[in-house]
Amino acid sequence: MNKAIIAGLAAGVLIVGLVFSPLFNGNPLSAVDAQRSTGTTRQVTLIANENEVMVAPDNALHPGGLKYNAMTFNGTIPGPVVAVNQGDTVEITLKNEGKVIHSLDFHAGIGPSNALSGNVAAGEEKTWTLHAKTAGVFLYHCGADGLNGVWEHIANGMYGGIVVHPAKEKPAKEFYVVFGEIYNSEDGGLFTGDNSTDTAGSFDLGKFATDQPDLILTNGMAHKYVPSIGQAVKLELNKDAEVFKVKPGELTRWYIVNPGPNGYVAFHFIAGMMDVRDGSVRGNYGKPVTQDETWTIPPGSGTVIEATFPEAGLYVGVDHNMNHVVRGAAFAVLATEDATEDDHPEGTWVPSRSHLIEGGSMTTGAYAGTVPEGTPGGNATSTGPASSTGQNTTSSGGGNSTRTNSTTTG
Ligand SMILES: [Cu+2]
Repeated sequence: MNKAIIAGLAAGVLIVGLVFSPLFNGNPLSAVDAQRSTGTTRQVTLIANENEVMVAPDNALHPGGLKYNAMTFNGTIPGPVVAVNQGDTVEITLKNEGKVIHSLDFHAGIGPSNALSGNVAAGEEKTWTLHAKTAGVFLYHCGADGLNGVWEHIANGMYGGIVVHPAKEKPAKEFYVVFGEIYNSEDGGLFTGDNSTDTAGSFDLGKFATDQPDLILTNGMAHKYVPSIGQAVKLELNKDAEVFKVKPGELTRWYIVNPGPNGYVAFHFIAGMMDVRDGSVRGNYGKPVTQDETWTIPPGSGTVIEATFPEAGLYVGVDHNMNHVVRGAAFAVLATEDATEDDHPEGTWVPSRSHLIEGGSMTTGAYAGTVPEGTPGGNATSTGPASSTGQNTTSSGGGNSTRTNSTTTG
């Protein structure tokens, strides 16, 4: 190795050290902080915890279903969707009711003081401020102890999505869908006959390190929204499945989030086409890729997908990686004139731009977000902590928060 290369490596190590040391120590003052946002100030609380959830339904692939020792925000995989309008200021509180250190990384923020909470020890809480400047849908996830173990906390379910509505946005029926991998020490594998157990599994480092997820969860459970597949030979996947309902021809907007931690999502609607507004391309939100068939969503990212389903009938949103479909990454969409404005499967409704302007809650379920009274631009009363129905322990495994305050509260 020549001297120039060694010098380059040394400089690289030094730069990485300079960049990451303050990051681990909390929130240094950011230059970005000077450019304050001008919209409404909103408050949201996320509660970190460790709890057991169902990650697979009782079906032929997993008789009796599968339980997992998860890590969660507000009790569910995924954590609740957090919705704000572009230009809003968000005061985020992370309360740690678990036994180990947790933290938060909001990809909608830019600069360590905006995006990161820093460590929050067990039993403690921390509040910090995010300025939502870029429109789109973005991942939030636990950063564990200064990134040490972040892979495990994400794989265990500590993630969700934040939607930042742009100023000009066509009204649409909107849905929140998060895919995520499970590496389960108690899962014997698909089609092996050894995949039923009463014991809740835990994070399997070996499976994770070799990219072998057992399940790809759709909003916290494999095949959560797919009753069955097969016509000549029917395979029942989830007897309790709800399906997404839309009206033929209506504009729908899907906030699709891929926390990974490792794999890409090849998002596709079977029998559909879609327009893509990828919030990860800064400033490009308003220039959609139109009429595409399949769109890549990398781990650590979210994408806004718009679609209309012109003809009544059944469509299916999938990760078109077939290994992921069989492991749970799919959801049925029924286009029917019977669809209504608010018949979303539990936990998938997203507070709209106008709902937020009217002062409605910025999230669903427990600890719904609020606008502090007297906030300029916040013309409504605080909605306060809502029902605690989002706190599901060993229930259907996530995304189960109840829609609250869907009408104007002001
Ligand atoms: Cu964590």
